[in-house]
Amino acid sequence: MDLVPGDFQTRRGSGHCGGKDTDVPLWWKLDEMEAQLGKEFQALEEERNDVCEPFVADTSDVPGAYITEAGHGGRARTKIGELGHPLAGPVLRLRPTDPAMDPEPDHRLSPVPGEKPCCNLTKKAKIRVGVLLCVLVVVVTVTAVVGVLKLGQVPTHKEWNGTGTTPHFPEIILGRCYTYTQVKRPELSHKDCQEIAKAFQNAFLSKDPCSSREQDYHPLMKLTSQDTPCNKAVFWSKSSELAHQYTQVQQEMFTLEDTLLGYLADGLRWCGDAGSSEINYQSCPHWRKDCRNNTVSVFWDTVSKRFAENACGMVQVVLNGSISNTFDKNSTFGRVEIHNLHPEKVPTLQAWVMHDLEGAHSHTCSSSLINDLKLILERRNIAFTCQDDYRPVKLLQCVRHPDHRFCSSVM
Ligand code: 2NF
Repeated sequence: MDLVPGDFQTRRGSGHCGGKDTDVPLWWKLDEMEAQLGKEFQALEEERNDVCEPFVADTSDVPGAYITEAGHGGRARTKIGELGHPLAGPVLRLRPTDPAMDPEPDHRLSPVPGEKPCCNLTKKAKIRVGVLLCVLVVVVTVTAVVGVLKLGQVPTHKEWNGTGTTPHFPEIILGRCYTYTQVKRPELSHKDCQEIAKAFQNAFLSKDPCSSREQDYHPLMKLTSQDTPCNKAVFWSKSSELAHQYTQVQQEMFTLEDTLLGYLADGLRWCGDAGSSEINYQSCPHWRKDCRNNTVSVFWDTVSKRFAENACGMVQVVLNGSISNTFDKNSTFGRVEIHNLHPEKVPTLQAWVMHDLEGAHSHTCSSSLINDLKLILERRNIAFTCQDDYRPVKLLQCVRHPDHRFCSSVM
């Protein structure tokens, strides 16, 4: 049946209220409806105590009308006077599309004063929701403030006299590990660098950096085990640069720093803290001013010991003849390495006493200090030989200073 203004028809909307389907009346008698709306509004405010779901009414086959607002579902089969009913209240705005039919284009069924586009709650429920929202806002604010404060906080560690852990220590260890195992010595490409980096940190994190022990490094040592060929081990003391220049050129020779573990740690500093699981980047114990059993010293003692234990055949040591303590019994070489060479594997130790091109000749192979070294080794059944300014190493000094007067005789 065709509808014209003035007619009415009851339509089923898709609204839902109190679990019931809703029939929504669509009234065309706009004047009457507006009058009713005024009367009913009061009742709407008083009676509305149900939570209703929104609906969408279908007016597609009503000529000249369209819905401009969706509203609430209502009681089944409401009458004209019940348009503003709290349960019925379809907040539909119907307007004729032809202005000739309705001289007042804004003539509409709604808005109902105070009407809101969503479901309504009782006053009590509104208060509860309000309180809940307030609590939520407070909790979120407090959490955010605490989080920001914590983020900006630098963990407080015990203060030491030495410089702190090298910045980016974990990343450097991981990077060096991959460089060594994948590029420098691909025969070690099976090593698990992630595990190695983890074991390195586990050796000192959450521990007192002044009570470091050899055992702390055992898992790391196990993961980085490496065979060094016989007759190729080069020890050094107070001659780091020259010894490493030599093994750089003589690739088959190995200083400790040419092995995986020595390569990982060379030149780095690291320590943790007993009261924290974080790396201490602020300060670490100084081996003379704070404690001897610090994380770094214990590491070098431990790996130097293993390097000496693993050595076989004739071994070399590069010594600095231009300083007063060419051989220092308290150095790692004098205190750890010579005492951990295995005489059954190492028949001879050969010393190269090197002098700077411009430096003094404080000690030579015939010095009493060098004789002290010879005596220690012979007591351990290890033969000792010595050579001043060993030519292959001297040549390296001359490569840097080719015009030096001493170099013309060497070249
Ligand atoms: O940093 C290294 N690569 C390193 C450190 C200590 C020991 C390497 N080593 C191994 C090498 F393999 C050499 O064969 O020991 C040998 C050299 O040690 P050294 O003590 O005989 O030689 P030095 O020139 O006196 O010292 C080498 C470096 O270690 C430091 C020192 O300040 C220098 O930077 N060092 C020496 N003793 C200690 C210690 N007890 C130390 N650092 C911390 N605690």
